[in-house]
Amino acid sequence: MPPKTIDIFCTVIDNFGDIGVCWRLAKQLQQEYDLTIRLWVDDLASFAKLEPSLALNTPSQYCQKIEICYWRNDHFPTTIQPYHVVIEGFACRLPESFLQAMAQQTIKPIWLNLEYLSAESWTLGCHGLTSPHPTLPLKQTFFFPSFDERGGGLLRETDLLTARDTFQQDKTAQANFWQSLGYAQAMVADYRLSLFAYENNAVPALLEALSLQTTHSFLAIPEGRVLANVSVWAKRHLTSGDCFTVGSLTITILPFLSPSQYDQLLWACDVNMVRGEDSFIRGHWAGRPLLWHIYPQEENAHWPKLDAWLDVIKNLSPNDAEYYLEAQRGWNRGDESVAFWRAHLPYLLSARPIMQLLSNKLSQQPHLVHRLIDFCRKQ
Ligand code: TRH
Repeated sequence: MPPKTIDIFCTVIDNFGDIGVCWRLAKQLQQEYDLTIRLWVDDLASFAKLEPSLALNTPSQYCQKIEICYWRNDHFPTTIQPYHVVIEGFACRLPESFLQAMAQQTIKPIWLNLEYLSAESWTLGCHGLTSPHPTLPLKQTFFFPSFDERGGGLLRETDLLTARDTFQQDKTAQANFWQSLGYAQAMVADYRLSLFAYENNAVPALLEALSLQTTHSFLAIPEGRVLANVSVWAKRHLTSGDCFTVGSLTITILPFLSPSQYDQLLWACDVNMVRGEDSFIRGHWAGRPLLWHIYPQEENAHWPKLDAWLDVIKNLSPNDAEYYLEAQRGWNRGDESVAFWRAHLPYLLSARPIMQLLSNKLSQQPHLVHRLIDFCRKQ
């Protein structure tokens, strides 16, 4: 029997990736599997950036048929009955009283730890491993998202790629999208790009290289941390609504978009600069070249993770991809050389076949929610 009810716990470390992934997971489980979902979140303000209809001061509310509960580890209600499956997002540590309640169930809940995405091979060995609780009769199973059939897969709504294909084949839908943002002129540019990144010293050099191209680029930047670097290059403070042209580059600053608008932006662009985990995956589903700004970790722990993803591309297209891969490295080391970006831009702009190939290959594998439900059925 498939599970009927699922608790998902999320703590927001910083940024939007933790809640971005958990909210996407919750919605797919509810909408496609008709399950009862309770999503526990410790930061409703960050969540509201993705879902502006949320009330900020409510301990419990419904949004899209999902119960959203505010939680804090230090005073969690003792009366909550755990659901059939408990998903701990990114090892966020469940409240002690909730663990006790789980242990008291006659049939113990299936307890999964949904881990961060990495293409590193060790994650495949750890996917599905269990760890017993030190004192309670409970065991936790590690669930690793993956680019590989042997892992937990990637989040992808079942109808996502049909919607993408319809949009990408329909010039009127794309024109309407840009028009809805207030920038119909994007349609006449030679290239459309989007930029979502952390602070990154490579940004001014990349923008300079784009402005020196003989072709015209239109760059859309949803408001966020990277604006600091864009402002340095533009020599002015930038904010949502600004639009200006330097050489052959037009830049517009957008407000932070809704998740579905952001998907459409990725589908509408020829190159997307994405970051972290969730926008990175969405960039794959766009089937367009991307530049990944990986979440920087202490002691450069993120570089093996970046290399592992570069290997995914290399294995797919061993001869063609080297400059495309080097652009990823340059982006993550913050390469400030305009010459570097002028040399690598053509490879970035022309990497569409590689990313289409990757997107097609990944889409043939069952998505993360399918694998998660399958895992629970087998318990
Ligand atoms: O916000 P992030 O940097 O989140 C990060 C990563 O998840 C990282 O792995 C994690 O360790 C760290 O947080 C704590 O990047 P990410 O993962 O791409 O999440 C951004 C979310 O915001 C994603 O769901 C897409 C969404 N988004 C919009 O909805 N509208 C927008 O306009 C933009 C730019 C993004």
